[in-house]
Amino acid sequence: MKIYFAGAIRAGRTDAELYAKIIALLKEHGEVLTEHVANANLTTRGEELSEEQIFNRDASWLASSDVIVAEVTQPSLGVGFELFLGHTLGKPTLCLYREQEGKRLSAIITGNKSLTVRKYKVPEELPAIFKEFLKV
Ligand code: 6IA
Repeated sequence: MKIYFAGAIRAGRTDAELYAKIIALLKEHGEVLTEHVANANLTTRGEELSEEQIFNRDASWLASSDVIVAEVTQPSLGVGFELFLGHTLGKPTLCLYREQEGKRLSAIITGNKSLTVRKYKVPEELPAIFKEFLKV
C-alpha cells in the first residue's frame, strides 16, 4: 500500500517530531511516499529542488498513492491543497486532529463526509486508528 503522508512544512515545524512517529507507524502498513515531511533538517528555508519540481513531484506521488493520511492540527495551506487534490482524485483520506482549547478544525474538513476525521490526544492512540482506517 502506498501512503501519502501530509503535514505542515512552511506553515510551521512544531509537530515535526510527531510526524516522524506517525510515519514510523504508517510504515508498518505500507510504503510512505513522503518521509521528508518529518525530516528534522527540513527547515522553513528550503530543499534542493525548485518550487515547481517540489509541486510536480508531490502531485505525482499523491496521484500514485492508495491512501492519504494528513496531520491537520497545525493549519497548512499546502496540506489543505493536498487534501483538495486527493478529494478530486477520490483518494481515501484520513485527517488526524488534536483538539486544542479555543481552536476548531475547519468546517471545510469536518463537513466533507468523504474525509475520515479522527481526533486524538496522544500518539499512543494512533495504532488503533491506523489499523481501522488501513484495515490491516
Ligand atoms: O504549506 P506547507 O509548506 O505547510 O505545506 C506542506 C505540505 O506540502 C506537505 O504535506 C508536503 O507534502 C508539501 N510540501 C510543501 N513544501 C514541500 C517541500 N519543500 N518538499 C516536499 N513537500 C512539500 C518545500 C521547501 C521546504 C523545505 C520549506
